[in-house]
Amino acid sequence: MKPSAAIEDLIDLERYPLDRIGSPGWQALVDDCKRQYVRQGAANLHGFVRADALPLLAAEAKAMLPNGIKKKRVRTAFFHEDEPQYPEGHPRRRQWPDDLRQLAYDQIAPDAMIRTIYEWGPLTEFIRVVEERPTLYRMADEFQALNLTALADGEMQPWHFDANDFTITLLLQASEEGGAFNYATELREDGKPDYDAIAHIFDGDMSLVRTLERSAGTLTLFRGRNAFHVVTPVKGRAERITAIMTYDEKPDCIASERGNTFIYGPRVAEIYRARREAAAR
Ligand SMILES: O=C(O)CCC(=O)C(=O)O
Ligand SMILES: [Fe+2]
Repeated sequence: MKPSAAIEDLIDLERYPLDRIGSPGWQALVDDCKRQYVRQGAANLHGFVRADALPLLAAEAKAMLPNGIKKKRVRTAFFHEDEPQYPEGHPRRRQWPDDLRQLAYDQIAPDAMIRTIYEWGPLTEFIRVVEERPTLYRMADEFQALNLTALADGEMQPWHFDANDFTITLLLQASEEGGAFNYATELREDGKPDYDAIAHIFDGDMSLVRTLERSAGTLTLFRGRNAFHVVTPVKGRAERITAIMTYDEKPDCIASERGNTFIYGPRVAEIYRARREAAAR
């Protein structure tokens, strides 16, 4: 299939006619996603990736991922190391393992199949309409726009809110056990987290928490800015591999140097440092 796989070899366009923008089949898909959002706060397109392309996409991801950063640290659900200004026992001070491998956009090969999917215009247009935005662009950030993450046995992605209104994820390989995507909708409003509800969740109260059923090849639309979410610890030999696709209403949305350095570590810090040095010469 490589090099330069065609989009119809990757996405099941018979089932999901994203290429026929405005057609009855396309509109039915938009309506279905909106109904799913109302029902469960997320929309799943199961079997989005063609069954014959899935092992190729997973293999491609596995070949690139060793270049990514391997994190092994603890952090809070709010992307901080610790915030001693909050009292002990406050949910902002609870530490979680942040233990995963993450590959940034600039590390994904120009001809990668996952890039072909992400950079395919009709996908952005479909998401724009489901999310009811006047305009939508792939994020302009050279590191964040498209990422791959891999969780191995015992690893998890800790509880958090996303910085973006919504995130699109594509599960490329499922774990044998664990690795569930758990979430609680409407736990943040106007930037204010519902700390009482979060404290209950941290204490093991699952009454607000749902699990989204997904399998390898499922595309998920999810409004993570106000929905609190976690990937539970993975069990077994198979890594859980996800592509994370980021969008913005503005064409020039880039993240801060501080934010990118926190996420991607010394490699990206060095890129910024070298640029500053070159600019000063
Ligand atoms: O891998 C997933 O399913 C979720 C990823 C996620 O929440 C994120 O990267 O912000
Ligand atoms: Fe997230």
